[in-house]
Amino acid sequence: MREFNITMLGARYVGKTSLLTSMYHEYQEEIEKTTIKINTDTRTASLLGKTLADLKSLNADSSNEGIKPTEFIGVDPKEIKPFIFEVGQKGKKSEIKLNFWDYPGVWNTEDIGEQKDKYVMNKIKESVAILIAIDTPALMAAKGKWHHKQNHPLQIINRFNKCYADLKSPRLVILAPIKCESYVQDEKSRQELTNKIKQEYKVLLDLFQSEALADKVAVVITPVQTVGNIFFSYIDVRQNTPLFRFKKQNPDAEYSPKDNEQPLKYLLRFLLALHLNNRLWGFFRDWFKWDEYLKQAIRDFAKDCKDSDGFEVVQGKKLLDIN
Ligand SMILES: Nc1nc2c(ncn2[C@@H]2O[C@H](COP(=O)(O)OP(=O)(O)OP(=O)(O)O)[C@@H](O)[C@H]2O)c(=O)[nH]1
Ligand SMILES: [Mg+2]
Repeated sequence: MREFNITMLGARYVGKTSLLTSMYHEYQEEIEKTTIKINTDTRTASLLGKTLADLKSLNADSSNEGIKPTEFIGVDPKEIKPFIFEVGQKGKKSEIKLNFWDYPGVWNTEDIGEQKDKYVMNKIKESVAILIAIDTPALMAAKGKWHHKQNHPLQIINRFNKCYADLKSPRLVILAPIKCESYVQDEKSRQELTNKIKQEYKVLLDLFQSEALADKVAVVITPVQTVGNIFFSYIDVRQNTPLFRFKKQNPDAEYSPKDNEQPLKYLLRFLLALHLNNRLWGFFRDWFKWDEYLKQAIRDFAKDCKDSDGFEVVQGKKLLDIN
């Protein structure tokens, strides 16, 4: 089985684990419509199941602490295991193994020692795709006053500066603004969100557009509504620390995540495009062999990758071409 690594990049508490959870959950909702299957191992199913229960019970009560952040104190990088999604054609053995690395976000942004720093750098270098989770209320509310404090964009950009030097093979970078329910309900808000991302991550996008990287890096923006039923309301600032408060638009509104399957669709689309264009690109000698049915199944699943209404392929359309 061919394995691929994917790194969940983002600061502490922005919602990386929630994104993975909702991604898997939404795929399951769509399962009847597709001819591919995505399985998890027992450990992944159990951990994601727990987070899903927490997400479902999130409510507007400010005393509700929601789900616990991923443990980081004293965790040895060697103990971190990936969340595993196995992809294949329904009724057949899985052919692709996706390892999602979701280590504590604080490792991405703080100085936590050489060992963890090296670990993060290696994960980014080894990963065919990176999902950058962005806390949308922090980016947008109060004119983005808390963006740096919550999302630490400079540290994230710095990681790419170091890890993407001399890239040998194509990569996919997904910018995923999450908790974005309040910012995607109409076209004007969606446009403001896209503009703000491009403005705040300009240095990063410029790096990807540089001569050395432009034909190797595909970049997409996929705004996801991780829970769907809870909307950002206001910021409660205590001792210069913002607490983002959310409310339900309707007290009975249930967990209804939207568009969380999109990052997964883009990821599979990218892998299929790499496979199809392998000879053209000549990046990989030892490439994988997928049978025609699996290719068709992935093509069907990935064909409705959204590219409007807040979704955008910022660069690298060729790297996502599956026709
Ligand atoms: N309102 C709201 N809260 C959310 C949403 N997604 C996550 N949260 C809350 O945000 C907090 C952080 O979510 P996580 O998914 O644990 O964040 P993380 O990026 O994995 O954090 P670390 O593991 O510490 O790096 C939790 O308390 C969640 O309950 C969302 O869509 N809406
Ligand atoms: Mg986490």
